[in-house]
Amino acid sequence: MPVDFNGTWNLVSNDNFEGYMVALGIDFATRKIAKMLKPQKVIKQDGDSFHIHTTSTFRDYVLQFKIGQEFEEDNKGLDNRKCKSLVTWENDKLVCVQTGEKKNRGWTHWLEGDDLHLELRCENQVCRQVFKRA
Ligand code: ECB
Repeated sequence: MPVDFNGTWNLVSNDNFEGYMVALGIDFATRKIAKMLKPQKVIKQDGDSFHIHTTSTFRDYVLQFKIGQEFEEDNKGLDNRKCKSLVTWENDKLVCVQTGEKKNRGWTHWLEGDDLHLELRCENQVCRQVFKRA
């Protein structure tokens, strides 16, 4: 049985989001707004099928994928680049590799106790987010 990420999760900490956004080339004004946000994630998981909705007062982002099936990701409202994304299980971690213009781009989700962790990577920057159940 895979780990169950289902639920509604609220951001409680966001380490080096600034560095991650700079690596993605996000402009100053957008970064200033984005840094203040406390996004919520609603994760719907059915076996190896995922629907992740990240919502905030500024922008929303929806991602749907199946484990092991590469897809075109359009990072609309984020950095607006397109990439090829592939999510796989690495033990109990959900690991996404986002292949495209930016080197070393991807993210990893895992559960620690009842907290949801998300590591966002781009080039030499790592952002660490922690979410708690709403
Ligand atoms: C959607 C809420 C954040 C909106 C920030 C707006 C502008 C900043 C522009 C780019 C920053 C890049 C990413 C924002 C960080 C989080 C959004 C979703 C990150 C993500 O890919 O999460 C995965 C894993 O849960 C699902 O897409």
